[in-house]
Amino acid sequence: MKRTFMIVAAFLSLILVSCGGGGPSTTINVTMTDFQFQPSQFTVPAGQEITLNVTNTGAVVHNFIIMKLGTTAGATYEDDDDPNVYWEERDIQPGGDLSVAFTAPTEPGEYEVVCRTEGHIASGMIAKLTVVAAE
Ligand SMILES: [Cu+2]
Repeated sequence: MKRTFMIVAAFLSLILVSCGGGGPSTTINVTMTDFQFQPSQFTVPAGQEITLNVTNTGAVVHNFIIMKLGTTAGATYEDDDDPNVYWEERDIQPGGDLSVAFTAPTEPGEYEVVCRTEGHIASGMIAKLTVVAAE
């Protein structure tokens, strides 16, 4: 009986470890290229402090902009999208490598992440931030 429990426990911990990659994390590691976010999907727990580690390996300036829930910058980021920004780190220079913190939205849902530099959304600089209820 005890042995069975041990095996089940070991199996369950394996499942937990293997699921770890897809679960919410308070750290976002992202590389910006010309013109992509890699990876382009992030999952964070609601309301928690998130550390964003970002590296720009491209040749031009990029931005990491989280739009408010239910809003989108559309095909091009314009000045009138500014009020819809939840949080942003602008003007990340080529070769730039920085670590900043922000507080995740308290409302679970899917948030759009974009780069505001002209033409970059159309070129593929768009990502998805999934906010899940904190446990
Ligand atoms: Cu960009």
